[in-house]
Amino acid sequence: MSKKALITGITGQDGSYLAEHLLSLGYEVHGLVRRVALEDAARRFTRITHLLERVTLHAASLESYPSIFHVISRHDFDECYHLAAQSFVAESFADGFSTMNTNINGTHYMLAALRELRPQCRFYFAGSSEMFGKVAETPQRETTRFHPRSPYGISKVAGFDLTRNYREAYGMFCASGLLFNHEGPRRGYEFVTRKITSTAARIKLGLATELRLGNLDAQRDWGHAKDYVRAMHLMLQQDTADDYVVATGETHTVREFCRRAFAEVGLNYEDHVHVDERFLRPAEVDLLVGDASKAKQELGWEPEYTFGEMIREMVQADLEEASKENGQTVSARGV
Ligand code: NDP
Ligand code: GDR
Repeated sequence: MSKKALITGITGQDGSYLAEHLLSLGYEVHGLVRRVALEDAARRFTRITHLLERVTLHAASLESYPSIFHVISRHDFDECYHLAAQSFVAESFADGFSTMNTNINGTHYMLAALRELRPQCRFYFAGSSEMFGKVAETPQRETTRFHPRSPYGISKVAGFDLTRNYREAYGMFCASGLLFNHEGPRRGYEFVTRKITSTAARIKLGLATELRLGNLDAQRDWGHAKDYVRAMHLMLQQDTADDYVVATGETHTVREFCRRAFAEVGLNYEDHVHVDERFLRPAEVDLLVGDASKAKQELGWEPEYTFGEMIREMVQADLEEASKENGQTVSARGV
């Protein structure tokens, strides 16, 4: 009998890669989506269009406990991957209240409904390196003290604490991944990596002239989302539930990302990138770099993509995307 998994946030970057991964392992995959997404499928399902025949979607809202309860009451899920969240840190400064509401209550509703209806279902919570924030030590590991620097980071600390408490108080199998930034061609355009690769491609094709960014000196540990969804699945296959850092162990500045992405299309980033105060944050996380030793030892997890391979794949995909706009056919480097 194949295992049945529920993914919240299946329309997002990670949800789409995870759905592919679980399908490749023979899972029956279900996704929880917003009703507005079902009603605007052509625009809202772009990352999972190719999977729609193979997954079952259910309408529910993270803001509504009854809607979540209803979905979970209808299927005996073996595993639940709770990825849905307001995931953009900058937006959490603009509207901290809705970020908190969606991310904290949404996680609590999922856990409470599972406890009531499916206490044997294994639960994954999408924790984040933003929980480390103003870092207490470098590299950051499972034992590093949390000091979140945004409403988003605070909401993820609360979600992490809720998840751990359901594990300890009710004996449920609840695991959290402390995942560092992970990217790829399906990354949302608002995040800095995709903003850089998509704009570099557009500048190369004459569709844009400049790229306006905030803090170029911020340092991030960037991996590839495809590698990171494998770690999520592995966490739920262990004998006991635990929390794991997932990271590459390398850190790079935003400036370095720009230099390499523009170089992929034969351009010098200094000719096109401008600092714009509008993209600076009220409180910044300056440096993130993770120590994934525990995940490597206990889960047998290793990332496959290098930093350079990830940038190349993103730039190539964005060149193809941009070329549709003006009818050109192009490839990275050889443009
Ligand atoms: P995305 O922003 O790409 O996807 C977020 C998903 O959440 C979308 O499917 C979105 O649905 C859904 N969602 C948002 N709000 C609601 C809501 N109110 N009700 C129902 N669904 C909602 O995020 P990622 O795939 O990059 O990240 C997945 C998870 O991992 C998130 O929780 C994120 O915070 C966390 N994370 C991500 C990291 C990264 O580097 N990518 C690193 C560490 C943690 P819709 O399509 O309808 O908007
Ligand atoms: P982050 O990702 O906040 O780390 O959260 P993001 O790509 O938004 O920012 C990374 C760093 O780049 C700096 N930066 C800019 N960022 C954006 N978005 N736009 C800009 O113009 C810009 N200029 C500089 C930022 O200040 C920051 O330092 C991501 C999300 O996926 C979260 O959900 C996840 O939890 C964390 O990664 C780990």
